[in-house]
Amino acid sequence: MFNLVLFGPPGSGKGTQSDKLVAKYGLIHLSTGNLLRKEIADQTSLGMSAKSYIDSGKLVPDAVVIGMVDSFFDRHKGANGFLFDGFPRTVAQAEALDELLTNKNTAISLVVALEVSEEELVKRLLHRGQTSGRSDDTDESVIRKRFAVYTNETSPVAAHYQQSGKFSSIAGEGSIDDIFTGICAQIDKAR
Ligand code: B4P
Repeated sequence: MFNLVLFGPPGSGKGTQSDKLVAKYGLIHLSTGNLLRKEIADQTSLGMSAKSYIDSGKLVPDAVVIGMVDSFFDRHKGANGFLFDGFPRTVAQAEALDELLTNKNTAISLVVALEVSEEELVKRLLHRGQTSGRSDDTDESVIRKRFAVYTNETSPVAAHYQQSGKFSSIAGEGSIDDIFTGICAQIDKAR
């Protein structure tokens, strides 16, 4: 099994690159952002409580996200590998993921972090906000709050994976295809 974590701040291109990577490598795409937006669209109670966190730029509580990932695994028992996009976002989520994968006799194979400057991220997210209908992309103060949350709660996840020697980072600015080629090179080296 090959399990990849795509890591990086909001707007760094995780979702964009994930679509191309799952097509090339046949991995199952697990985007906690997409799962949460689906819960919101379906107006489930999980979605309704997640919406208030997302709209204010906060992370959805760990227990909710981990439960959602656990049931995603139950629905994809025969998978050859996963691409984790936007998950884990806290050290507690990373520890829970390690445990879930150990129970499946597998582990994280590689973490690729996308590095993008904050000004470029703001530009991308405000631009996406004009067309996506995503309420968390239209207000610059919410976008800045998401960066602060990333620095405080998500960036420590990098250290969690650096300890295992499976962490690499790559410039996330430039053409989407060039960035994709760079990520593929890292994957091909690690497989
Ligand atoms: P996510 O859905 O994960 O979204 P994201 O971090 O905002 O974006 P991503 O990095 O995927 O950017 P994209 O490729 O789309 O999270 C949304 C919210 O859900 C979070 O704030 C949080 O509240 C909640 N949440 C999700 N997971 C959670 C978890 N595990 N725990 C707790 N809460 C959680 O790219 C952005 C834009 O840039 C696009 O418009 C794209 O076209 C453009 N772009 C991409 N690559 C480009 C390039 N190379 N050049 C120019 N533009 C580019």
